[in-house]
Amino acid sequence: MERILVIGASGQIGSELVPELRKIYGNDNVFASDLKEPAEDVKNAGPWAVLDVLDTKRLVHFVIRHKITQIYHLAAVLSGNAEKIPLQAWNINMESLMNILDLAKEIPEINKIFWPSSIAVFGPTTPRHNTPQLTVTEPNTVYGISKMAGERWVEYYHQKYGVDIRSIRYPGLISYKTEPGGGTTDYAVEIFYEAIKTGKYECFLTENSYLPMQFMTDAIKATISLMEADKDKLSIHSSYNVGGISFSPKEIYEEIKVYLPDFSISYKPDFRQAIADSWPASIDDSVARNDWGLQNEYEIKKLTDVMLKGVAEKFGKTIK
Ligand code: NAD
Ligand code: AKB
Repeated sequence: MERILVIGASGQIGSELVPELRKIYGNDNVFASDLKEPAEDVKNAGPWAVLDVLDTKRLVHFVIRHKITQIYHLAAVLSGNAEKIPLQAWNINMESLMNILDLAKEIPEINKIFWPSSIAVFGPTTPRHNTPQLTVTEPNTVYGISKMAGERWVEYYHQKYGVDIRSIRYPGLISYKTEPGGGTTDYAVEIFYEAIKTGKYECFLTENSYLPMQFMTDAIKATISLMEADKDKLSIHSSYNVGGISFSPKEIYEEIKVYLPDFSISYKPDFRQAIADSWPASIDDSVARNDWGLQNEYEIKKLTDVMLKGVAEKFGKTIK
């Protein structure tokens, strides 16, 4: 029986991953933990704790006491926020990962770890279109540097100590349950909120800034598929490219206008434009497809429909 600890469970990914894991492994076997209390549904359905991943002593104690066998380590400072607090972000992102890697190395009961990387490992010297799995990774953001270094450590712990740690380079993730935590791709969520709330949106990226994106349902499905994949099938022990779909602010705006013809957009690029410009526009994820069967169901139209209806419902509105 698996006993799973999700760290960073109150964030954009964790708040949707925990309920899915609980469906598979049972409510009582999936522990949600974060600096913040989780949402009511997560709190009411199973065990949770306020836990700082940097508090090594408490973390070790928690893992042993609750007989944890798998950890999903989601806590991090994302790209936009990390540029505002570079050293703090580096410390949080790296120290937390090293804590988890050491736990997995020292506690034999832990059989598997999930840690997400990001398209942020790529940089301005990476081929921008259909970016391959193995290519130049020279990120120029604090967040990207931490993810790139993280990937190297993950592979090192796999090779030297046999730690089974699995990872995805997520693209920008789009969801309405929990708002995103300070990234560059956040515009693609904000735009839906503003369309519903105010009918206008000032975008912090230019209209033709293409980035790879994925709807959260597909991201959660991919994460669980990778974690359940046969170990022998995995050829990548750093992090798998996952591409999802690629679109620009203008394209998503036009899709929203189909539902809300009066919706208007303006563009006022800020410091996040340089980050977006350094990231790929599209990703080649054929290795993930071949190794563990990655599939994406949500294209731009389906994603727009589900996002608009989901956000509208939150504000007591309906979208046809
Ligand atoms: P998020 O910011 O929404 O959530 C992160 C959570 O970690 C927050 O709830 C925060 O309170 C918690 N946290 C921060 N410091 C902590 C600490 N010291 N101890 C315990 N918890 C702490 O982030 P997210 O979007 O859910 O992303 C999760 C992971 O996925 C991150 O590693 C991120 O880099 C990666 N990722 C996310 C995206 C995306 O688009 N959401 C894309 C690529 C990679
Ligand atoms: C961010 O924009 O920082 C994240 C990511 C792609 O890693 N959404």
